[in-house]
Amino acid sequence: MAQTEYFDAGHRTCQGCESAMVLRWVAKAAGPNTIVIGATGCMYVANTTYYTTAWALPWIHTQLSGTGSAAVGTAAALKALMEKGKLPNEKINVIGICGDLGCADAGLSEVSNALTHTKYNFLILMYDNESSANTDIQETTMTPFGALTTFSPSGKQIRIMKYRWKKNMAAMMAVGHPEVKYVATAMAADPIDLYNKVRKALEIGGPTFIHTLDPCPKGWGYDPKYSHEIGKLAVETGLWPLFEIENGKFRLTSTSARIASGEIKRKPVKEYIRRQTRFKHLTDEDIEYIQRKVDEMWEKWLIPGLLPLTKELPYPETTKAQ
Ligand SMILES: Cc1ncc(C[n+]2csc(CCOP(=O)(O)OP(=O)(O)O)c2C)c(N)n1
Ligand code: SF4
Repeated sequence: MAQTEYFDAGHRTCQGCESAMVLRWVAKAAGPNTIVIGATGCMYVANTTYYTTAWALPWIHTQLSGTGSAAVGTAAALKALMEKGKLPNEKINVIGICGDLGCADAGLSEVSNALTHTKYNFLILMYDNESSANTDIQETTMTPFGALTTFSPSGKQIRIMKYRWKKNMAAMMAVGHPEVKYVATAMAADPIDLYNKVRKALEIGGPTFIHTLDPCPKGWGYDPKYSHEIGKLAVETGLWPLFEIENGKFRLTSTSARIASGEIKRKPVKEYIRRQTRFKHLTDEDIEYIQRKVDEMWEKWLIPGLLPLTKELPYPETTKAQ
């Protein structure tokens, strides 16, 4: 594993910011021949404050929703320049990085469009702190059920403002773009799993997609020293399944694979929820509801975390072998 850091000291993220840790591992896995594209958000503002940067790699800023287009454009430009002999023909990684608002909401159409451009090589990395953190913890479609944000406070009349379930982004990207050769989920608290997934995504070619879940001490409400613990609990409770889909083949990885094989038991979601002040207003009944949803995903879904179909696919009589 590379010892050199390509996302180094000099950033100004909060103490315990797991998104910053994700970038550190992504940059380490990608190495020096890499161009990073970063959308507006915490990972832009905190990492490129005027005259300072933590990036030891060429870096392009794109507006909030522009990651997909900028990634395709950069990959296409590199390909054209190499084909014309204006650049040496070598492997240059292109990595487009966007937060959950910049990727799953505002930038969704551009990321989705980008993933259809199968002749260009780039990775889109969505770092998911389950909020629009940079603009003071606002709700996004990735904010989980019940979480407090500045847009979804708990009131006297309405206790739970965010009552909708979190969108399943990696699944959408995988199922909706079947030609994409690599889609995965990951997190900074399992750095080897993350590192290997980034390497695979960059090596396999074409557009690829990785979705990381990133505990954010400021928005989630816990002491920064517990960031890794909170991340691990998300996986151990089954809320955040770690998986990869490589050339169409689905595989649970790391702790999630051990849960699925029965080697370890899923922990109750309460252990994760009760550690964060963003869930402080939730009652035991609310937590039971979350537990039921997670149990359903593991016990009834065709593929945990990916495919919420609960029955065998119908097999029409007429297509059966005669
Ligand atoms: C078109 C547009 N609308 C709004 C903003 C203001 N804005 C800047 S950063 C940001 C939040 C981005 O959220 P996310 O992508 O989840 O990244 P995070 O801040 O959580 O790192 C917003 C709304 C903007 N820069 N551009
Ligand atoms: S608000 Fe959250 S995502 Fe933003 S820098 Fe701080 S810890 Fe990281």
